[in-house]
Amino acid sequence: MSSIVFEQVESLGVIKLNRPDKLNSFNREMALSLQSTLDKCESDDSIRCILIIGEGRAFCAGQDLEEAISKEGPELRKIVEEHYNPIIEKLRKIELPIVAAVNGVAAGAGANIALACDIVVATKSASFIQAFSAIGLIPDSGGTFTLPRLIGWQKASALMMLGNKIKADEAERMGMIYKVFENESFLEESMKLATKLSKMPTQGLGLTKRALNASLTNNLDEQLKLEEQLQTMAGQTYDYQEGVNSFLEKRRPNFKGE
Ligand code: T3D
Repeated sequence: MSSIVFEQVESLGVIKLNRPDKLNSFNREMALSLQSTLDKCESDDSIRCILIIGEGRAFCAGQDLEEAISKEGPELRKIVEEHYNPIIEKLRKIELPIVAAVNGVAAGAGANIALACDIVVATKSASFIQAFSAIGLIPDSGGTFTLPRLIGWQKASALMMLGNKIKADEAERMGMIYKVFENESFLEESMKLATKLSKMPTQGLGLTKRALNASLTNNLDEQLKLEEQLQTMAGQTYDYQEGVNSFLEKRRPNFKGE
């Protein structure tokens, strides 16, 4: 079986991390395969939303530690440079909504890959662990960038230094993730959310993502200017016309992602 399983359901691309016996931890093959699958989603116009989920009881336990210490395996610098950095860059730069459906424990790079997605939902029994400190490493995969922005400097510092396990409910309360679903309905609710996104005005959502990315470094003047430019672009899409027409005609819109 491939370590990354891809399935397209109408306009939704579902990416499954698939090394369940290793809690979907990343080896080189899986990291490169996730990268190429993300590239394929980006270049395929029929895909309008991506959902990432884990097979089995975990979302992802981060780096495969057997590979990390193997003499034949890639050196640590390469693991960060060639495996995780490109994954995070792609998750942020692909102008499609990306949902992380955290079906179980998300640890180390696994947690930070989930948090780099646009919307993170989790099953009630899931948990998040900044597992790096326990093995003498620093948080990578964008964690030192993302986590303080989500939950504030203090909480992020504590979670990263202590490496304690945060249950899904607490992660939702502290603003680390969007929503927790009950275990029984998790898959259905996650798919419902991602399917809804896949039928919305894709270009508008992509430009929203571009604006949000830029807001991390822009000042207010720069951001207002950018909003003006991006709004002009959004206003030229088919889906804008369709959105307004369907509202005025009191009918459901039929967005095409164009
Ligand atoms: O070179 C570098 O490392 C740089 C890159 C850094 C990025 C990182 O992600 S660093 C952080 C790496 N991840 C971790 O440190 C997490 C290690 N795993 C755990 O702490 C625990 O497994 C969990 C808290 C995630 C889950 O605990 P639990 O009790 O539910 O499961 P378990 O029994 O520990 O694990 C089940 C199996 O998965 C087990 O194998 P076995 O005994 O059944 O054959 C375990 O060894 C394996 N497994 C879990 N995590 C990893 C792993 N195998 C390899 N690498 C893992 N990360």
